[in-house]
Amino acid sequence: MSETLRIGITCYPTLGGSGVVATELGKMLAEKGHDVHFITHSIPFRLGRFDKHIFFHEVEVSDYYVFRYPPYDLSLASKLAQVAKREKLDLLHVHYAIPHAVCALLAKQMVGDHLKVVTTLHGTDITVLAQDDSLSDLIRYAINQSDAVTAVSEDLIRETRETLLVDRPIDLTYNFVDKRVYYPRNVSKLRAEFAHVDEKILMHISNFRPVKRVLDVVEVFAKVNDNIPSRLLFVGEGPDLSKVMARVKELGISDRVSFCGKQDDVAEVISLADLLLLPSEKESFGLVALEAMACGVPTVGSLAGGIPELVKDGETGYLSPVGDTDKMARDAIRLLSDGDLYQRMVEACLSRARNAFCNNRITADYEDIYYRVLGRT
Ligand code: GMT
Repeated sequence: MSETLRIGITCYPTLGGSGVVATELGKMLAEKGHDVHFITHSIPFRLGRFDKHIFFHEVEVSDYYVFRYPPYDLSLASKLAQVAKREKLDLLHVHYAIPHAVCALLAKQMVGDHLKVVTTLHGTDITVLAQDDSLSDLIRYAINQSDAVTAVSEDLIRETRETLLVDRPIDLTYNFVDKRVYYPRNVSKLRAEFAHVDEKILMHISNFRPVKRVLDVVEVFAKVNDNIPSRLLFVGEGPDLSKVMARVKELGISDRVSFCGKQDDVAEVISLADLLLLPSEKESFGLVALEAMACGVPTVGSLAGGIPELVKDGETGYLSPVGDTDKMARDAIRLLSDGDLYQRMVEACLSRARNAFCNNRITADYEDIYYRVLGRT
């Protein structure tokens, strides 16, 4: 099927893996000739280039003085309907049930049933918000009413079914990275600014939310550093950053730890690392572990959510029960002190990222879903 489509995409444009995946998908679809309309409150941060098939429509929120809370969701629904009508969109692909799928369904009621809604679940609206009684019925409604629902891991599909008692079909569409961007970069000069040649670099990248268990990263690193001279690079920022800084100081390892803040060129930054640490409590997929894998960097992390579907324990990294920092440290030490084992893992990472999470194939899977809901298969 080669018919080009007019697709609206709504996501959180300024943060997180879901925004990255939605933006990268939009770019891939535009390369294939589809018209892609991002309908969001700001321009997606990874959009990065002019393309005649990509459009951006800004959602502006009314600041009418009687509104105690500016009604972003209503403004979004209204904008989705306006753009869908004006641009004759075939479908809206929204990332997250709350609020985006709910807004898209309202837009569909305004525009007509020919406008299809595809909802991608990324995690927290199931693993966090669906636990909240005040929202669970609305999330279930959004999932049941969407024309298609996709989720980024088997684990998330299972959890959606168990938590919300949803039994409609849900397509599995793993996240992907663009292999033209994510590959092992030559960063030897930059690396010398962070570590001596005989030191290893461990890295953690996240939004420092409690769910990421960033304090575990510090504990694992301290144990590794007792055995192998190493450095720890933190990338990103968020609520737990100050606790992490305090713990680093308390352990007397400040001279071995760098806080790099938010970074744009993730492929370049990750290529500095010998190992990624991802000890999350919940993680529906763990896009950063895929970004690392594609750059040839193994992950030591937790057996949480969808991480085991991505990181193959013993092949492309090592996984432990959540909170087991002793085992995580032992695994890291074993891997970083055995050159042959390490090299095998780097190669396994590169091949798994290319084959199992190929951007072309996963984009084609999304297109198949679009054609299916439009009845054009
Ligand atoms: O992990 C976060 O805090 C950000 C969140 C987001 O909205 O990007 O990430 C979720 O979606 C990503 C893309 O599908 C997944 O890789 C993350 O695992 C997922 N986060 C959680 O499940 C906690």
